Amino acid sequence: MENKQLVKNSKFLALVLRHDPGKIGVELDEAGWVSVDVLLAAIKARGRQFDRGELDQVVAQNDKKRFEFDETGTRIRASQGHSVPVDLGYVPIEPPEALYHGTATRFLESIFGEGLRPGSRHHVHLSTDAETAVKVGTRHGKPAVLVVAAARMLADGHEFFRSTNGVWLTEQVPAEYLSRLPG
Ligand code: HQG
Repeated sequence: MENKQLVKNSKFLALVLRHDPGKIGVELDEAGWVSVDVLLAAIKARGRQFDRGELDQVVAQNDKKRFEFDETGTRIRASQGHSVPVDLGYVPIEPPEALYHGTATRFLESIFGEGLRPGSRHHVHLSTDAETAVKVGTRHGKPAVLVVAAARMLADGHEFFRSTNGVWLTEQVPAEYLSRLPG
């Protein structure tokens, strides 16, 4: 599959599996899973060509491994990033000392006022490296990287999760745990 088509299919899958399953008339279960057969049939019914081979390719070649099959390969879900109410079942784990969050400079004043909020998603998304944070921030404008004092948050009772595709998640980050990475 062409890279362009792969990206298009990935974006469409992300929309359906994270934000709007109703768009093609499917329902996610409480952990975000949908049957692969049901999904492919629903896509086909809406006149879009997307066979099992193409789905496998999107899951395997996705740059951030955004999607996963269950152990039987018969169900699929997004590993994180949902706005629809699902419980992905991640268990709290100990984070590294510091984590990073990429944002745009225009949000900084608000963020240092009220902390990092999840917005329409379930969690604030964090990474273990600043480079990823720069990329995420660039999507919103002029990037700024925030350092999150994760170990201190943990000590103060905040929970952290790591998605199957390696994104760190926490419910919110109060401003006292944030500092801006110079540069
Ligand atoms: C900002 C991508 C003002 C926050 C990425 C961000 C990520 C505030 C924006 C994943 C704020 C929300 C998520 C506050 C937070 N005041 N602005 N108090 N608190 N914000 O897209 O983290 O490619 O919902 O800094 O890699 O940018 O989709 O979150 O700029 O992991 O797989 O509000 O999306 O992954 O934006 O991105 P988003 P995000 P995928």
